[in-house]
Amino acid sequence: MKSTHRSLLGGLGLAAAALFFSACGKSKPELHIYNWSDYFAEETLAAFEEKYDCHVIYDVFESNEAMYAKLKAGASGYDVVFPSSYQAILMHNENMVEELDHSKLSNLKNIDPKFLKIVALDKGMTYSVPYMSGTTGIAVLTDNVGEYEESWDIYLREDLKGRVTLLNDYREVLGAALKKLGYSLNTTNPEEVAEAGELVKVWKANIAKFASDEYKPGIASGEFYAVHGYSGDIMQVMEEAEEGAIEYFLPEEGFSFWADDMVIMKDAQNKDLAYAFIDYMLDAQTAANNMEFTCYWAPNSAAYELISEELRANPMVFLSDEHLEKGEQIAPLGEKDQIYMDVWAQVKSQE
Ligand code: N2P
Repeated sequence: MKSTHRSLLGGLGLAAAALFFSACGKSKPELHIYNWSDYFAEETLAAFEEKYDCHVIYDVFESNEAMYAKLKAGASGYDVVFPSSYQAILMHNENMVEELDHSKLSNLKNIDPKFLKIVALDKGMTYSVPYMSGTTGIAVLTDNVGEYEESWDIYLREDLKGRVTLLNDYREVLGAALKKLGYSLNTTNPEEVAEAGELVKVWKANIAKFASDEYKPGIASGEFYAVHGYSGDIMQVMEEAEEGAIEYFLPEEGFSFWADDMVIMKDAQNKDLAYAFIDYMLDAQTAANNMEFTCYWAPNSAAYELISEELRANPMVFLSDEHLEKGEQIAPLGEKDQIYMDVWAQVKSQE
């Protein structure tokens, strides 16, 4: 195909070539999405492409930090991005994302009001719409770990040395250590964050690596015995494993829960298609399919009756009141974020 075009163009003048493209070669509109991995049901994007006769290009990131750094370094061309709520606030404050025109989102009515009240940070959905929510905890390979306490102290177990992982995410990892020490994971007290950093250095000596994507195949294959990870991703692995082979727990000292949102970038090339995409994601059936695949909580009331009984009753998916009480949502820290970044840089550079 390509060579046919090339040889054809070779014999045409530039103006004629332009005419050729506008008349016959008009390509489909494109939508560029930047999201976490394994975060759509398999059919989701293809069905959207078919419905809107467009082409979706999907890039993935492994942390808010990595996504933000790439956008700040000048990566443009993304239409819809999926930051966690605290990161969406930051992006909004920096004028990176659109104020949403609700008249273009007919399915906004499906969003669960309870979620907006209790979990959402942008409660009016002025610049972000909630996509999925979950917890961050620890998954263990039961045969290899044996008896264990539901505690962050699992990272101190010498017998698991080199077989455990922590996320490659400074707010999650320092947040875990802060919880272990009895502090808020949103503290802006430099001494508390420094103390958490010291604890993470101790954990670091015992882990195989900081891993945000590799922990899934790692625990599935038996390479890692205990991993710090996200509830839905762990459930996806549990579904493939033998019954009882993998367990997930939320450490008794506390843990983080979060929501990831959809935002439209200010410099989006195709805003109408971006709105259409978000609205499609909020459709009850699309949200139900995505929930079934990802095993996360899509706060979409209309989708709840379309998912399986099993999923609806799963406490790993729907955050219970107890989870909401014991967990803490990562909040934006503004300039104080630097305290965490500095401590994290020290943790990372320690041999
Ligand atoms: C999706 C992981 C989303 C998690 N695979 C973190 N916010």
